[in-house]
Amino acid sequence: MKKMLTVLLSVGLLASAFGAIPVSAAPEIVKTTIIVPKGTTYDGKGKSVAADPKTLGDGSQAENQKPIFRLEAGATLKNVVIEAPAADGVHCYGNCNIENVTWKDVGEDALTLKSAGTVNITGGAAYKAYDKVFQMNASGTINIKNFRADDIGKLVRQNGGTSYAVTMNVSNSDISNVKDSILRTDSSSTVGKITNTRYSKVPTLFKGFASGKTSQSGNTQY
Ligand code: ADA
Ligand code: CA
Ligand code: CA
Repeated sequence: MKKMLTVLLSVGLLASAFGAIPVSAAPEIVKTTIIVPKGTTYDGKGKSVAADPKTLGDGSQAENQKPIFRLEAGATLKNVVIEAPAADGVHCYGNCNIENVTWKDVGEDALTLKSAGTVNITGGAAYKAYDKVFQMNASGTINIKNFRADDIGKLVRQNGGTSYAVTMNVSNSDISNVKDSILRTDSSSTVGKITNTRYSKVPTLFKGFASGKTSQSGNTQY
């Protein structure tokens, strides 16, 4: 048993030394917000990034931290791992597409819609969000598909006290260990829908919605 472990470890070390096994690299430290211009794609190809706490923010619950990425209208961010400190994550100014982006330890929040548009989150994950993951500070739609979230306060929060309309859709996702709710709003015009999603330890799926504004189907609790 012990011998076998030594052999396995040696093989593992050799393989990693020769590049056969990817060894997780230290994250690239982002000092100034990376701007993804209108209509373009930033493909991280699997790289990890983290914020410089001195310039962007320490990822605590303090407001007014800066984002690591700022996406202008129609931009796409893909294949990136965001590590701690994650500051204020990603800001979208209008429509944005987020594909296979993982927040390993969410900062103040993970992503904010700053001006009206549609946010499409496809694949990826968010872990350890003390409060919110996705923050909707403008009207529009958020579609979350094939997403994993664990140890979070809320998955989506429309900015507190606002009354504009947001459409929040979650499908084919896996959400666990939630402190508050999956979708939360204070707006009577906002609609929420959760479908084909697995969830565990979620106090309530929806919070603050007006009657008739929520729907769900095909979900399973585990
Ligand atoms: C809190 C705060 C808002 C806004 C938001 C955010 O809800 O009250 O003013 O800063 O966080 O976008 O993080
Ligand atoms: Ca906040
Ligand atoms: Ca924030």
